[in-house]
Amino acid sequence: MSEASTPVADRHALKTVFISDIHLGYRGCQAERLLQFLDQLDVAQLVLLGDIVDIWSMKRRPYWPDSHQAVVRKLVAIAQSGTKVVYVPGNHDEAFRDFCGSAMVGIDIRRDFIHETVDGKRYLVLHGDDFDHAVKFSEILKHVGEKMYDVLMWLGQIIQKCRHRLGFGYWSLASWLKHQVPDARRYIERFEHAAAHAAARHGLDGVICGHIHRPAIRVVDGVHYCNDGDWVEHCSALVENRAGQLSLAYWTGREVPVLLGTMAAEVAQPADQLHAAA
Ligand SMILES: [Mn+2]
Repeated sequence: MSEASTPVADRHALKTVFISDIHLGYRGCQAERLLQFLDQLDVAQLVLLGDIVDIWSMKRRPYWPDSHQAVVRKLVAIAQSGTKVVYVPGNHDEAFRDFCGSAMVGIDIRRDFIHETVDGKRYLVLHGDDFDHAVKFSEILKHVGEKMYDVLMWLGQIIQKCRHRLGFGYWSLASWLKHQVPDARRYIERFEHAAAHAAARHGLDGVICGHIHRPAIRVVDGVHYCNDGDWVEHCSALVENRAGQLSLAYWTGREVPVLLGTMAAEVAQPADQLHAAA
């Protein structure tokens, strides 16, 4: 398959950026950090990989501050400034799945698609709730998990404010806690195998997804497993550079995102980057 968009990509610093699990409308959303990230973005194609708006959360408790509206305005502005923007709705914004196949304010809405990198690797791109059945976590556990997550987010925000006053950088309580829970690790493993299996079944080089709020880039069962993380805990993005190399960018709230690792180097995740459950 030829890379028709190469001349366009050449004008931008990056070829593709994948972000997901922003959860606009949810109190835990890191909208201010995302705005800083989007302001500095120079990319040919931006993929919004699901759970962009958290309709579930807004049904439980309406919440829509100016910063969340500013993110929506910014995304539309990016689409209208010449960057190709593709939106793949997730489970928290699944109402938008009714519009898959159409375009809105210059944004293409897709259920899933195959992404070809500059160096010719082909990836299955989807949000990832498609693999929930394979993970087999009970509805009750899911419900308890959601409530727990809300409490952790609230506690985490208090800790974050204290850390900020003391001059420390961003740190996620939920993310750290989940690293301590064996069940959460098993959930992640099962999810990653299910995703890798789907890519292999389609004869592709890898899979790019979100959903479980755990940024990762590694080889699982012989295919590339890439997860772009989230903007609730990690403030992370999956980035394809102009050579087609994939890496994770971790927004620290400072000027420049920190690159976590690249697919070429198959760098393992740092120990504090283990998390679960969307
Ligand atoms: Mn999700």
